[in-house]
Amino acid sequence: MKFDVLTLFPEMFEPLKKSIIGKAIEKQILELNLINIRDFSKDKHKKVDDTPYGGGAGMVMMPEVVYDAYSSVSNKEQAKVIYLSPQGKILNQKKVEELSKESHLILICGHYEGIDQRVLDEIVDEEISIGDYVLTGGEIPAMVLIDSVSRYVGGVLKQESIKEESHASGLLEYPQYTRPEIFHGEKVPEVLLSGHHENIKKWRKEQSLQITKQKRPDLLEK
Ligand code: 21W
Repeated sequence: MKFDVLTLFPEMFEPLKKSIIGKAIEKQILELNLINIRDFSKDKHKKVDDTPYGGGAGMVMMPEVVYDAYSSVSNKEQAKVIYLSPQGKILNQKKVEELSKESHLILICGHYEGIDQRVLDEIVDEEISIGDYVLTGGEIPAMVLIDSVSRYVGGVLKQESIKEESHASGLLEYPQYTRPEIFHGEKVPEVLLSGHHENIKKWRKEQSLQITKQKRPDLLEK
């Protein structure tokens, strides 16, 4: 799966090159192509933003640089173009799974007070937010989207643990334990040491239900 990211801050994406997503990029299961919007400024001072028409605080990203950055990525296979925006539909696990079926996503990150509306109207297919709180730009949301979507791409995760997982099942997960058997006087639940797989399965299911009831009753109501 290929992600093209249009951003003024490509360096912010360095953390994605670590751990599981980094490994998948090395293995060429994922491709992360970072496009610096500033590289498409024709201005001698590399200007990418200007004051808003009508007045108001802050700066607005100019349409031409964004359009030229967009045009520089090959979009013959009709990639889905996503604008990370506080006005977008809030990302959830269903949307994540749906996006993982695409072979190519183009992600546009705004910064400052946003991007000129005309270029957005022309090129954006979908607007996505990661939640109702205010950030400084779309870069962290783009990373959240890439990380969550990539987990569904075949070969990215080692075990096929995706399906029985929190949010995929609608329930929170059961608690996990590892060695030692006693830590600060607390024992690992006996059933997990029993080797009785049927009982372990039953216990974990019950734990999932209890924990969901306690911590996220809203998930049970759905
Ligand atoms: C924050 C951009 C506020 C624009 C008048 C009209 C992307 C985000 C973002 C940001 C504004 C996401 C204005 C959850 C987020 C993002 C930066 C307001 C100013 N004034 N998901 N327009 N939260 N945030 N616009 O903040 O780009 S996805």
